[in-house]
Amino acid sequence: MGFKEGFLWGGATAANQYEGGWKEGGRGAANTDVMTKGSKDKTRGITYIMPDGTEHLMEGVAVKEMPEGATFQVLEGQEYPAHRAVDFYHHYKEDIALFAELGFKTYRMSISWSRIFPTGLEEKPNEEGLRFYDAVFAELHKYGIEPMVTLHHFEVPLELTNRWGAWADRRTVDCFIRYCGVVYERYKNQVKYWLTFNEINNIYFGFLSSGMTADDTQTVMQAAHHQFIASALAVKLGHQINPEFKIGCMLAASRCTVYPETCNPQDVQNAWEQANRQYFFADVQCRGYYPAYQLKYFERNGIWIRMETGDEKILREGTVDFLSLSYYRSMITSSEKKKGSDPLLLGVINPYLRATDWGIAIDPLGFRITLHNLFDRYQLPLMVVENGIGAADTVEADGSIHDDYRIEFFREHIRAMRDAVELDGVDVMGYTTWAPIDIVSAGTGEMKKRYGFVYVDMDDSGNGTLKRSKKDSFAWYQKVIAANGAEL
Ligand code: P53
Repeated sequence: MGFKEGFLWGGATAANQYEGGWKEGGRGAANTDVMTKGSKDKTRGITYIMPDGTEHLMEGVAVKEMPEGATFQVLEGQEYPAHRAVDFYHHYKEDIALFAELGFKTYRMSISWSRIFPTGLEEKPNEEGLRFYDAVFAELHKYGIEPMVTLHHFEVPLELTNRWGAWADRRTVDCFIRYCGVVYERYKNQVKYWLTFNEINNIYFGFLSSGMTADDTQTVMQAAHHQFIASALAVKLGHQINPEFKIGCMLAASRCTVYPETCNPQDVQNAWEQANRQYFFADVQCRGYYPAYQLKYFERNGIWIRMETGDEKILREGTVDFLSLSYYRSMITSSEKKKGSDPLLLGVINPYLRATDWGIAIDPLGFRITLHNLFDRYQLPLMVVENGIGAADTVEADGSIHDDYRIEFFREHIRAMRDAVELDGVDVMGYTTWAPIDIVSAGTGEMKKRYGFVYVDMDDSGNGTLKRSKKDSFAWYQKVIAANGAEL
């Protein structure tokens, strides 16, 4: 009963939200470095200059249409949270010691591509960048923590975006594979678990997730094809370099957890349609081919994927070893148009559920349903690499932080995951929370929406000492890991 021996408990972060040190150690600029700070009520922006030198800020996390001649770059007087983030770059020893104290078996992190290849185009990697991760992995192994590394977590060298719209262009595949080869070789004895693309189905975010400079469906789907090819080649190459590697894909599974608003069969059909637009990504990476329903969807919508000879073979030969996923919420959809243009009714709260202060439906049972669905669909081990609650924490006069809402969220979700294991027979390899320490929000670029067991003293404008302190949830999660999830 319960979680298997060796269950991989831990926490997860991403370089662009955590690492900082953006101009240090020879790192180049990334897409995420030109994204400004937002908040719950204000969207993030993307900055660029025009050939005549005028400076601009585009609102949102996606670029609708790239103005002719625009170059994305950092501008004076703007706030870019990725530049310092919460400075893991200089705090990694202290932070990893805290992860060890929590009892982590694994720590999921991402490598910043532009720290290894500053523009993405170099022939040779940046040795100083490689040395930084040597030090991080050594520190993890000192405590017996197994690193799990995401190769692409929403971050592309900015030069690739400015040259050719990053993943919209096939040449990005070659740059990515060169980068993968270098980090695989360098870390083949330090890292066993790898993930290719974080939340690959969130490619719909465009600029934020993949550095893309257009967001029409044709471009996005072509870019998705390039990522599928890159992922399959990365799986093959990884297994050649070290047959012991376990390489997974990563799906934003919240987006597959779509409930029909009513029992009207049309609502049910709609929910299927919505979920299929997301499952499709895992279908290609886990099964090795495009599913029939998606090919029909392309046909109906006049979308045409340019494939090269051999692509089908690459996809077939590059299926993943396991499926990793993020889960934050469930969604609902209706066949009625009355509720606005958003088919997922993101603004409508399911009347049976509570929501976070950021409007995210809290649905632990949905988590069990999702795990069951995904395991049945692929028959592959599942690794939960993101689950957590963004909340505004209050620091008491004595410095303590009573985050019982976070404890409750994790208790209910871990219990639901245990049900998936015990009652549904799902094979779950491990679970890493998002995020064990407060980091910059991807969606809003703010600090206020906190996820950690460890508090970081920094506000939305980057003021603060960066001092780390433990919240109440710290001791709670520590016990959960110690008891292998038997005590919640
Ligand atoms: P934040 C939404 C928006 C942006 C990224 O999100 C997202 C999602 C949720 O699917 O995906 C993941 O920070 C992502 C992480 C991110 C986390 O969700 O906006 O993989 O990088 O931080 C939480 O609250």
